[in-house]
Amino acid sequence: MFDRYHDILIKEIEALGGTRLSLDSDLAHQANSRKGAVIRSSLWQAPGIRRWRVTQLDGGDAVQVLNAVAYPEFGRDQPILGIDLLSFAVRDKLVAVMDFQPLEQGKIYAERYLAGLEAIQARHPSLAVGEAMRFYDADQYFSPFLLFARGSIAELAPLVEQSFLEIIQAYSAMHLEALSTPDQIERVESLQRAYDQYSAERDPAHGLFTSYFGEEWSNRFMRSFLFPLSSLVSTSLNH
Ligand code: BLA
Repeated sequence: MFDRYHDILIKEIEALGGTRLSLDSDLAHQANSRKGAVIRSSLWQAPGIRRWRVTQLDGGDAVQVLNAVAYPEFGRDQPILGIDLLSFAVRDKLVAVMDFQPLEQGKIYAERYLAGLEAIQARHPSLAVGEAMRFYDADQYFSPFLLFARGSIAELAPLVEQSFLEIIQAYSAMHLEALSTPDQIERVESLQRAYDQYSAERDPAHGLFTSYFGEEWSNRFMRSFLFPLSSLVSTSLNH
């Protein structure tokens, strides 16, 4: 389901001057042949982006995922790009979450970095979350212009694909315009660390990874690949 999205994303990373980084083979690829599931990941670096990870999970009709996060260099306080697309064909369910994940809330930051995303949300008002996701600490880790969709695949796929194209382009445009903020290096690093920690503790994918690829690999994948800046002591990794 997400092959085309994956290709579009990789092309955009390359267009930004991205190069592929090496990745341990067990992190780059893992399979469960009995369940017919394969997970593939790649790791990239681009000028101004220190780490751009991309993961695609192909579990057939049971589950398809495209997950990608771009972490800017610490010398840039611009938002993190977060993309989480999930499709469950057997249940005709699509979940799409895409955001410029802000390092701080507030008007000045939003005006500086979120205008492109705001314009996408304005073009596709059905992707605005409103109050629905407040339980998810939306105020801290998500922007007010988060793009969110949940519903039937047939109904949502065209909108999700269009908005995916738009957010990739808008993030690139924002990134190319953003100025570096070298005086903020320490603050940005600690905020990106907090982001990884928070995400590692709550990622709803841990159970899914464990059921397909085992607990040990799942823990390693979360610590070493998905959220390497999180500290190892984390409740979700210990259960
Ligand atoms: C939700 N993400 C989910 C869910 C799963 C995953 C299983 C619950 C889906 C459901 O409602 O049934 C799965 N997350 C994954 C997988 C990976 C992953 C397989 O990271 C593989 C690497 N999640 C992110 C990023 C964002 C994000 C970058 O990884 C930010 C845009 C958001 N995912 C996010 C949110 C929800 C979610 C906000 C909850 C949506 C809700 O409120 O229901």
